[in-house]
Amino acid sequence: MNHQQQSILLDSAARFPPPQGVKFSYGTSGFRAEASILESTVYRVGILAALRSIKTQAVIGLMITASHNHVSDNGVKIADPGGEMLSQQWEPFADSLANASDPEHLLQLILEFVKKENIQFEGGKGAEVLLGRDTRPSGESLLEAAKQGIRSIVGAVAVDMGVVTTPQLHWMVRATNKGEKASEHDYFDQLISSFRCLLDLIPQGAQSSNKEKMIVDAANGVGGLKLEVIKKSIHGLNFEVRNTGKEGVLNDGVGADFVQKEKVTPYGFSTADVGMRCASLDGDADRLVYFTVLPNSSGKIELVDGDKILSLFALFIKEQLSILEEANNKKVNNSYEAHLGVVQTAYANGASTDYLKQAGLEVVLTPTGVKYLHEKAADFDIGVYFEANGHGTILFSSNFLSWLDVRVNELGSTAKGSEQLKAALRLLAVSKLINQAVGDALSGLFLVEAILQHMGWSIHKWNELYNDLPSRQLKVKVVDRTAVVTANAETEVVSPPGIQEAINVLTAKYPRGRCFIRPSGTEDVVRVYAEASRQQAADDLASSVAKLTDQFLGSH
Ligand code: G16
Repeated sequence: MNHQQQSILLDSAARFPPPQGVKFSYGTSGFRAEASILESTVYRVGILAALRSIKTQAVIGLMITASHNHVSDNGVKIADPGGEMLSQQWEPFADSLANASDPEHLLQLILEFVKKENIQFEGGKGAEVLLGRDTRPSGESLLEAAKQGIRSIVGAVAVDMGVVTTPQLHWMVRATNKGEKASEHDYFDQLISSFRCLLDLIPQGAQSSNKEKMIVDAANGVGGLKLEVIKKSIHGLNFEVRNTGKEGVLNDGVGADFVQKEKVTPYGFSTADVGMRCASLDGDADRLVYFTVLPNSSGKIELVDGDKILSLFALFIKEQLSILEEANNKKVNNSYEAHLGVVQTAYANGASTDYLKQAGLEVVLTPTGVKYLHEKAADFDIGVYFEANGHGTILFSSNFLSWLDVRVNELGSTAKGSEQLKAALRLLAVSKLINQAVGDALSGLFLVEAILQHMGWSIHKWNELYNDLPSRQLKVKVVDRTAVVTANAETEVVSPPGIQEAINVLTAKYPRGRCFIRPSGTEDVVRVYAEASRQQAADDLASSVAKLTDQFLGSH
């Protein structure tokens, strides 16, 4: 970086002073805070995005969103060249940039990092960053700050993709870097055509119970806007979108996080909807859960969470693979034994993990955060990952997809109309419908709907795959949540000392009791999760561990 470039950066950084007395941290999913204190952070993440683009010689994404959080919050995160989350190796750099006290300090950090990472400003492709934002009112000015940050690196280009869902932006980054068509129109096209393909491959005679209308709660966020667009061109699914943002407040009494945590109907739903198949997205449409409204229950719902979506996807894929493997057993040429695995976190309901294992699936556990699950899922030929909160997707290895392409061609000429060809085509369609960059509520919804139609299942039948163990989640405000340090995929607390032993004593009192605490990476709280054989027991366990957390860590 020459002197002229350095002075441009110093001038522009001076326009974005950081707020006093705030410490920022690149958490579970980027920086998140009250929107009014985020300008300098977003500006600095713009710089980081441009540097990341130069380093990787690829297009990088920058998304302005606080996803499931309150409307007055906002946040910023980076999508790496494959559309995945920012490499964890760069997170400490993001932290130090965000917390640099003044422009000189900022410049010094950048120069050191550029040297350490050997980032070459001359010779290669210039930086290019795709920008997106959700519908939060603060998004527009924060996006401007991000552009200024990007442009403070001489020659860097910022491309504004407008108001998009978080998964759309990740998808666009991935597609651009693969040299594929990457506009929003292309995203819709791919989703609609692969959904159609799955419907066309439904076995004759599958019942049509799911042709009935379904309802989507769009959390008053960007997902509703996009569903309205899709609705105009999609056939084979009758759906109504509620909470589209025209009246209510983003994520306020609506959306996937609310529905999954509170287990009650979101605003806009009532007993008139009893028995209907309903789905909830979160504020930036990267999470999806399903539910039905229970009769005579004052707003209670039957939740069909991320674990059940995972189970549905894994079962469907396993079924297609075994059809293909039957052909392998008949000693056809070119066989391939695909390694299928599923990835969950400690929040996964114990009953789901038992069910998946009994179904013969390999289950791996990681800490909370898509970045961890995604990384593990990429170890398989087909890796299905989901958090109970509805964030997840399916990853296909390039080896497996290349084999599948060849197999489809072979079967297309030797075994037209065969079950094997149909199974191979279904897997290919899934790999196109699902967003392989990141969990995507829209593509997830259409895949759930296609599979339910394929199976001829109602939401009730799907929900009966297994019975969830009763669970409860609570939040505890403490003085310093970073004092909680966990191990073993967040199932154990190693600090403060003594608390894990105390949790164990409480948990042992309840049949099928399981409980853990962990610091949230998106909110200033410690989260408590408890499950047990009865709801009252899960509630009691959660509240006694919440009290314990309060005693050990001090309340706010
Ligand atoms: C983000 C992450 C998810 C995580 C969630 C809650 O979701 O992408 O992986 O489960 O935060 O994280 P925590 O419990 O650490 O606050 P979203 O939908 O807010 O982007």
